[in-house]
Amino acid sequence: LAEKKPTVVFVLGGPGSGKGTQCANIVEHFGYTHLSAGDLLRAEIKSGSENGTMIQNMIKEGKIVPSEVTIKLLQRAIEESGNEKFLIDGFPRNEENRAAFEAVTGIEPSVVLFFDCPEEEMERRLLSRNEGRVDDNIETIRKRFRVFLESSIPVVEYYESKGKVRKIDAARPVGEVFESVKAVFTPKSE
Ligand code: UP5
Ligand code: MG
Repeated sequence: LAEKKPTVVFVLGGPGSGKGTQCANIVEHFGYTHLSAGDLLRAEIKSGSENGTMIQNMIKEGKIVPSEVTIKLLQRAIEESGNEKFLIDGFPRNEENRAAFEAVTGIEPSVVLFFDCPEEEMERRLLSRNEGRVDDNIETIRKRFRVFLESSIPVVEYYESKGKVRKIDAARPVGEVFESVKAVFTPKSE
């Protein structure tokens, strides 16, 4: 018997483009469960898991954690949530992540939100965030930007070719960005 697949929206965009900020707003208005892959990985480090040191080193270098680790965390969070609508924030980050998630879960995103923001603005935001993240220093930020361009943009292009990308100008104030986000989630009436 076919099990009902959850509805998934991938939320993509460069480091500091505002994925987490906008997801919090979407949750409040549209009843999704927010799953940030980065937050799940940071929680895994804190929990003292056997993968913790490996994950910590990858994040410090701005590198992409092996997909089986991230996918397991996402799958567990989906199962434990009790919801059937998810924002998956900051994943998939490369083509291998994308293909593996689809193969393992059988889930394809209904829509892909893409927060488009210039590097100078993202850099400003990350350097003034002050949440003690080990990757919010200028050396790691430059590495994160490079990985985003080389590995994550191809994922956005893949979904563009499938007509699933909703590109949003993320360089504006939070409230203005959310107005554009809302339009994506609000069904159009004739
Ligand atoms: N801010 C937000 N919106 C603003 C606006 N419109 N105007 C002005 N300021 C705005 O925002 C960043 C900062 O900017 C905040 O201070 C915010 O107040 C302000 P935020 O909403 O946090 O942006 P976000 O896009 O979520 O930035 P984040 O740093 O979380 O993005 P990353 O993609 O870099 O981080 P993530 O946590 O997803 O991944 C971290 C690392 O984990 C990766 O580099 C990688 O090493 C690893 N990872 C994997 O290996 N695999 C995965 O699948 C996921 C992560
Ligand atoms: Mg984030």
